[in-house]
Amino acid sequence: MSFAANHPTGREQAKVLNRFDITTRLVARLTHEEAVIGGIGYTNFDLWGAGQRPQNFYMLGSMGLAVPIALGVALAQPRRRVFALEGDGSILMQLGSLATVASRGQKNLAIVIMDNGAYQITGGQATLTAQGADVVAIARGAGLLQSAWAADEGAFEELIDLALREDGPWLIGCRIDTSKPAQTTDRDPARIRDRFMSGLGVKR
Ligand SMILES: Cc1ncc(C[n+]2csc(CCOP(=O)(O)OP(=O)(O)O)c2C)c(N)n1
Repeated sequence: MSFAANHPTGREQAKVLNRFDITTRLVARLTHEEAVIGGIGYTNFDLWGAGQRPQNFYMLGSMGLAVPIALGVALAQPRRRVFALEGDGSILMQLGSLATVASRGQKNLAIVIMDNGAYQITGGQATLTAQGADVVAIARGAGLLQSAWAADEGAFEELIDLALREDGPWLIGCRIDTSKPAQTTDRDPARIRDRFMSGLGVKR
C-alpha cells in the first residue's frame, strides 16, 4: 500500500483535530528520548501541558524556528529521532526550511504542522491556509515526498508510528481547532535551554 493511501490528499478532507489531544498522543508514543521542538504560539503551550520532558524545547521568541532548530538537533545527533511541532502561521514564514530538510534527506526528522488557519496566540488573525494554502502540498513541492494530512486521530498515530520506525524526513499536516491551551509555558529561556541540553546529554 502506498504511503498516501490512508491519508487525504487535501486539507479540506482532513478532520479538524484538537492540538492538546494529538500532542498528548504524540508524547505518549515516545520511548527513546526523542527530541521534540515546540514552535512559538500555542503549539509549545500544549507541548508543555502534555508533560514536560528534558528532551523538549519550547521556542518562545521567534516564528518559524521549530524546523531549523529540529534540523540542527537531528544533524548533531543522528541516532536520535527529532520532532518539530510548528503552527501554520510560523511555517509560512519559513518555507525555505522545508526545502532545506528535503535536500538533506534528514532521516531522523519529522515535522508536525498544527494548522488552525490562524495566528491564534496574537488574536486569531487569519493565515493564508484559511484561504487555500495547503502546507502538505507545499511540502511535497519542496521535496518532502513523505508528507500527508492526518485524516483523523487514528491516522495521526499511524503517521507518528511510521516516523518513529521508518526513515524520514516526514511531514504530518494536522487541521486543528481553536481551543485554548490549558497551560502556559514558563517564560524562562535559560532554564529551557539548560534542561534541553541535559536532556540531550550535552550539558557543559
Ligand atoms: C518573526 C515574528 N513575527 C511576529 C511575531 C509575533 N507573533 C508571535 S506568535 C504569532 C502567531 C503564531 O501563529 P501560528 O504559528 O499559526 O501559531 P498559533 O498562534 O496559531 O498557535 C505572532 C504573529 C513573532 N514573535 N516573531
